[in-house]
Amino acid sequence: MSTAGKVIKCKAAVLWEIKKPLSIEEVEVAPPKAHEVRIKMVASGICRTDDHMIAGAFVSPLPVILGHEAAGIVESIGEEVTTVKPGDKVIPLFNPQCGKCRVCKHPERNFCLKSDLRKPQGTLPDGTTRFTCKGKPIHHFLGTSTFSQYTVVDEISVAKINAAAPLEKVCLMGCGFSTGYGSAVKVAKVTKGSSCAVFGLGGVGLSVIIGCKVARAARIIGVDTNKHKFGKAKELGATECINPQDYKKPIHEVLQEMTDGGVDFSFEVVGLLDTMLSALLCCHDACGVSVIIGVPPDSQSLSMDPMALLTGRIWTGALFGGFKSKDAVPQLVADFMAKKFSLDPLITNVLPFEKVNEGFDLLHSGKSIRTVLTF
Ligand code: COD
Ligand code: ZN
Ligand code: ZN
Repeated sequence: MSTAGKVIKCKAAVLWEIKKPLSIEEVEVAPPKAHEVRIKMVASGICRTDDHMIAGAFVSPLPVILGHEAAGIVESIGEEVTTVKPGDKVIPLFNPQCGKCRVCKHPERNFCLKSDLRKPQGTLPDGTTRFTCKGKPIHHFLGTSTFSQYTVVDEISVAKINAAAPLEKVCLMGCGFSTGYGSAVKVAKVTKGSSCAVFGLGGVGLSVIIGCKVARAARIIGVDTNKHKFGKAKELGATECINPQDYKKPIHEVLQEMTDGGVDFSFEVVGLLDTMLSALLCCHDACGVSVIIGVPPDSQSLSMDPMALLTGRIWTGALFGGFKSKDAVPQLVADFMAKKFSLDPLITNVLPFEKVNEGFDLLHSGKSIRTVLTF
C-alpha cells in the first residue's frame, strides 16, 4: 500500500534537551509539500557537529531530530519536484544548493544563502516542520534530520546518486568525507608533487589525506597529538606523521625545517585556535596556502600578526569542502564507484539505528572514526 500523501508513523531519535541522550520515539512525518521530498533513510553517519549540538556548543532549536550525513531512497515527492522521483537513491545536503542566490550563482563559492547553518531556524525553508511527537512539533536539523526512519527535505537539499551505490558507505559523502576531500582538491587545489600538512587525523582529516593523495601530492605529513591515529593515516597516504608533543620547538618550525621553509598546503582539521595558527605558519610564507576546516566549539577569536599574510600566504576556509553540493555529490559518488578512492578505512563501526547513543559513546571514546547507523 502506498504511503504517498499520508502521514508516516516511524521511529526517530529525538533530542529533547541538551546534554541528554537521544531518545528513540515514535514520530509522525507529514507528507512533503510543494518542492519537498520525503526520504526513507537507509544509513546515517554520526558527525562531530551532531555531538556539538547535544553538548550545547552548536545551537539550533529544540526539540530536534539530529543527523546530517546520510543516504536513503525517495519515498514520495511534493508538487513541482523535478530533480528526484520515488525510488531514487539520494543523499540529503546540509549545505543546500538553491541555484538562484548570489552565492549559488558565484562560480566558486558554495555557502548557499538558504543554508540553515547560517542562522539555524530548525525548520524547512517555509518556516514549518514536518515532524511531530506526542503532539509537539519537532525541529529539523540543518534541513536534513537523518536520525529518523523517514525525513522530509527541500528539493534544494537533496542530490540523486547512482542507483548502484552502496548507501551504507556513500552516506559519508553527506558531510565528513566531502568536507575533507573537497578541502584538498577543490579549496586548496593541491598540486602534483606538492607538500601538505594535515593537522588532526579524525575522519575529516583522513579525508583530506585521501584528497591530497588523489591530487598526487609528494609529501603528506599528518600531525596529531594521538599517535594511535598514525597507522590509518599512513594506510590512506600520509608519507610521515608527527606528534607535536615529541618536539621542544613549536610544531610550525619543525614543519618549516622539514619542508624547505614550509609546506605548500596546510589544513586545520582539529577545531582549535592554536592549531589554526600552527597550520597557517607551517605553510611557506610566500607561496603557502592554509585551509581552516575545524570550528572552535564556542565562538572564540584569534589574534595574529598580519605580516604572516603580507608575505603572500593565502589563508582560507570552507564548508562542505567548497563543493556546490547538489552538483558535486553525484560526481563524488561516481568517482567512488569508479574506485578513485575507498571509504572503508573511514567506517570503523556499524550499528543499528536504535543504538545511536552507543555511537556517540564510541565518538567520545576516540575509538571510532565514523560510526554508520543502519535503518
Ligand atoms: N594537535 C593536533 N591534533 C590534535 C590536537 C592538537 N593540538 N588536539 C586534538 N587533535 C586531534 C585528535 O587527536 C583527533 O585525532 C583529531 O585532532 C580530531 O579528530 P575528530 O575525530 O575529533 O574530528 P573529525 O575529523 O570528525 O572532525 C574534525 C572537525 C575539526 C572537522 C570538526 O570537529 C569540526 O569542527 N567540524 C565543523 C566544521 C564543519 O564543516 N561543519 C559543518 C557540518 S559538520
Ligand atoms: Zn557534519
Ligand atoms: Zn543558493
